[in-house]
Amino acid sequence: KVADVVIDSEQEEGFRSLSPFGPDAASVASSIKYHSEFTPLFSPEKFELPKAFFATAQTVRDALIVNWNATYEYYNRVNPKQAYYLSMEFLQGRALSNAVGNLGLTGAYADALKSLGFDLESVAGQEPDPALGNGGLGRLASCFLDSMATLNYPAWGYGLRYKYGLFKQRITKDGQEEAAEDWLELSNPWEIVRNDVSYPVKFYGKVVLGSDGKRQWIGGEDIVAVAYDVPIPGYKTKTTINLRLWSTKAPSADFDLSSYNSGRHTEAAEALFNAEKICYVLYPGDESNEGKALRLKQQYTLCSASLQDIVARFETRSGGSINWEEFPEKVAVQMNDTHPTLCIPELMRILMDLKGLSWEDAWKITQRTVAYTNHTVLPEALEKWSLDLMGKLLPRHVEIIEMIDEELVSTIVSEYGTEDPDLLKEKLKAMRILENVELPSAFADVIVKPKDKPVTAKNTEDSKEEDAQTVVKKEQEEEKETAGKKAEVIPEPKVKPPKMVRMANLAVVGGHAVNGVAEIHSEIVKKDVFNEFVKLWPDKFQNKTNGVTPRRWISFCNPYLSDIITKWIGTQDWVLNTEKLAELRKFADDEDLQSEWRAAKKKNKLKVVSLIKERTGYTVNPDAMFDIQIKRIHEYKRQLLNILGIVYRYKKMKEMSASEREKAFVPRVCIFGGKAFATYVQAKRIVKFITDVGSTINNDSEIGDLLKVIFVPDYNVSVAELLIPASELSQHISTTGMEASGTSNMKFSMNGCILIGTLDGANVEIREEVGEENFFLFGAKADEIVNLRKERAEGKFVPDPIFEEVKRYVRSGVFGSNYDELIGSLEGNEGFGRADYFLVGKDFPSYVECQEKVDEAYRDQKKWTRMSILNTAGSFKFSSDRTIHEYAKDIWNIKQVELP
Ligand code: B1H
Repeated sequence: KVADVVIDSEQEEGFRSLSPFGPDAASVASSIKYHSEFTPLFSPEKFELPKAFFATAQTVRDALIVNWNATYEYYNRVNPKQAYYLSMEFLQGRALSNAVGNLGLTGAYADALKSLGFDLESVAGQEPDPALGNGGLGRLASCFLDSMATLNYPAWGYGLRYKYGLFKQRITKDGQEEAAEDWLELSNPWEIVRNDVSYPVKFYGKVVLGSDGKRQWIGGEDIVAVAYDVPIPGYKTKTTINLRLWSTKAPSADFDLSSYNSGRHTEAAEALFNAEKICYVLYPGDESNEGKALRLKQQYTLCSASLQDIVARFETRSGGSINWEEFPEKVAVQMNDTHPTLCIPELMRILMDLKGLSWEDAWKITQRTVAYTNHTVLPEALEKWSLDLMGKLLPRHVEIIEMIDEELVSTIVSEYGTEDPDLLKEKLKAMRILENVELPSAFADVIVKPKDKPVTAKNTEDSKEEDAQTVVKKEQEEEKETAGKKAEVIPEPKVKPPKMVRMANLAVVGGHAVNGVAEIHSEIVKKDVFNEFVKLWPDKFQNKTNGVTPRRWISFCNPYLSDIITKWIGTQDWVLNTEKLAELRKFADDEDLQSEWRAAKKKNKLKVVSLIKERTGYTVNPDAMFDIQIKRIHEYKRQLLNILGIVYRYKKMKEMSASEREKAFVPRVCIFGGKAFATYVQAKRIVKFITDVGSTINNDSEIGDLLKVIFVPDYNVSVAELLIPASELSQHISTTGMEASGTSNMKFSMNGCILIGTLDGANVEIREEVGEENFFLFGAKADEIVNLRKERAEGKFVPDPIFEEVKRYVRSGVFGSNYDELIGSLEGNEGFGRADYFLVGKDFPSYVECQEKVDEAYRDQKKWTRMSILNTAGSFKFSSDRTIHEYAKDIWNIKQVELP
C-alpha cells in the first residue's frame, strides 16, 4: 500500500523538475519496490532494512544518472573550460540523505518509505560511511565537489577507489585497535563501473631513444586503471558532476593460464594481485621499501590515469583540429596537497613523448594548467621521495624532473649571480627540487671553492653553511678527540645523505598558483616555507580560506536548527546564500528565538546521549554542557592539553565538598573522537590515556553527572553529523602556527557552538567574523612560538605550579600507571622526544583560566544562547561556496555553466 502524494515545501520551492521521474511519494515507492525485485542483491523472500537501503539508493541513482548524463552531454556540446580536482582522499560521508536532500525529495522519500513500513533515517543509517580519506584534507575535497555542482561549475574530482577505507577503530582496555574497513562488502550502489574507460599505467622499465628521436619508456610492469564514476548532485540544480575514482587491475593477458593449469595457482595470479593491491588501502604503511613503492605507485596511478583521461577529453572536444596551446584554456588541474605532484612530469611526458610537443611548449602548457594547494607547514609532512626509488619506478619522470631542476638552477643562478657563493648556495639549498644531489654539470663551477674566494668582510663572518670539506675535516677532528676520551665509542661510518625529490618544490615550480588554506597559514607559507620562491615569483602565492558545505553541515545534519533559521530569516535561501545567516543577529536577544534555539540543541543532544550509550555503555546527562574535541589524534592538535585540563578539574573537584563542587563547576560531558595513525605511538598513548581518565572519572560516584569523559570510537563523517549539532563548546587548541586551517571549527560555529581555541588556522578568521566576545581565546601567539621553543631548549622555561601539580597527580597513579613516556614528553627528559615541542606546559595556565570563563558564561544561559546565535549568524563566510567561487575566479579561470 502506497501513501498519498505529498507536496512538501521543498517541492513548492521549485525542486519538482529535478527528478526526471515522478517526484511524488507514490512513484518513489513503486520505484523502490521495482528495484527491490529487479536489481536484487538480497534473497527475494524478505524485504528488510539493508535491502530497503539498496533499493532506495538505486532509485536515487537512476535520477542522478539522468541529470549526470545531461550535464556531461551539455559540457561536451559547449566545451567550457573545466577544472579537475585531484586528491588522494575524498571523505564523502553517506550519500543517501545528501542526494535526496539536494534533489529536494526528502519529503517524498520519507513518505514513500513510510508507506513501505520504513523510516528514512533508519534506511539512511544502513549506508556504510565510505572512509576514502583520513581527515580535513579529504573532507574538504568532498565539500568542494558539493559546491562545484551546486554553483554549476564545470568541474570534476579524480581520486582512487580504495577497496578498504581508512581503518575501523576499536577502543579496548589497551587503547586503539585497527581493523580493515570493508566498506564495499555489500557493493556500492552509487558507483558506475566504466569498463569502457580505462588507461594503461606503467611502472619500472627503461627509457630509450626511439627511431623518431623521441624518448620512449619501455618494458617494466603494465597495469590498467579502470574508472568508477560517482555522480555528485548539486543542490537545487540539475547539474550533476562526476567524481571519477580509479581502480587498478592487471591487463587480462597477465593471467598465467599455463602456470595455473600446472598447479602453480598463486604464481599464476601474482600479476593480478600486484595490480589490484595498489588500490587496497589509503596510506598503506610506508616504513618498508615495499610500502614506499606502493604509495608512489598509488600517486602515479592517480596522476597518470587522470591526465590521460583529461587529455583524451580535450582531444575529443577539440573535434578534428587540436591546438595544444588551447589546453590551459580548457583545462585547470588543482593538486590537493603534494600527493598528486607527479601530474607535472606526467603532463610533460604526455605532451612531449606522446604528442610530440617541444620541451618549451610542453612546459608553458603544464605551468599554465596546474596549481597547488598547500595544507601543512609541518616539516615532517612535506613530502620527499627517494630519487633512487623514483628513478627505478618512474625513470622517464626522473629525467623530466632533473631537467626541471636544471632549469630552476639556471633561473636561480641568473637571479642571484655568482658573486656571493654563500648566498647562491643558500638559495639553491632552499629552492632546488633535488636534495643532496650535485649541481647539473653545466653549473658545476658556479660555486667557487672557499680557498679561491677573495677575502672580504662578509666571507670572514661565521657563515651558516660550511662547505663539505670543512665539515668533514671538523668532524674528523672531533672524532679523534672523542675517540681518546671514550675508547669504546666506535665512530659511525659516514653515510652520504640520501638523494631526495622535494615534491612541494616541484609543485611550486611547475604550477602557476600556490595557495594556503587560511589567512594566517598562507602568510606562514609565504614568510617561512616558500619564502625564497615568493621573492622570485611573488604573484604565484595566494590565500583561499577553506569552507564547508552548508547543505551537509547545517541543512541536512541539523534539520531542527535549519527550520528555526528559515522561520526567523523568512526564507530557505540561506542554504545557498549564507550571508543571509547574518540576519539572525538582530534576533540574538529575542526570548522566543532563544528558547526555540535551546530546544533544538537539546533535541540534538538527546540523539548523542543515545549514541554514547550505544557505543560506550556510559549514560550521560543531556543537561550538562557538551564539550567536544573531534579530529585526528595528533600531538600538535593537543588532545593532551584538553585531557590534562580535565584531570586538573577533577582534582579540584575531589578537593572540595559536594556543595562547593556544585557551586564551582558547571556539569560537563567532555567528548573526544578521532583516529591515531596506526604507527603513531605517541598519538596512541594519548588515546589510551583519555580512555583511562574516562574510566576513573565516569565511575566515581562522588562526581556523578558533574563530569564525564567519553571517547566515541570510530569517529567518522556520520558520527560528526550527530556530534556537531549537539555541541555547545568545541576545542580547536592546536599549538599556534601548526593547524593550517581546520574545518570542523567552521562546522561547529555554523551549528551554534562556541569555540575555545588558539589564534591558529581559520580560528583567527572565525573569531573576527563572530566577534571576539563570542570566542574563548587563550594561548601563545604565532610570533612568540620561536622564542618560547628556544627558551625551552635553553632550559629557561619555568613551568607554572598548576602544571607541575597536574603532572604529579597523574604520576600518583589515580588513573593507572605507565604514563612515563607521555608525561615525560612534556618535560625536558632525555629520550622522551622533543621536550614539550607543542608547548602544552606553556599554554596550560591560560587554558585552565579560559575554561573557568567558559563555566561562568554557561551559567548565564541567556548570554550563552546569544553567543551561540551569534556564532551561526557570523559563520557565513565559511561556506565552501565562497571558497569555490574564489578558486574559480583567481586560480582556475572557469565560468559557471547553467544547464538549459
Ligand atoms: C591536512 C594533511 C595531510 N594537511 C598528509 N595535511 C597526509 C597530509 O597521510 N598523509 O600523507 C594526510 C593528511 N591534512 C589538513 O588539511 C590540515 O591539517 C587542516 O588544518 C586543514 O583544515 C585541512 C584542509 O585544508
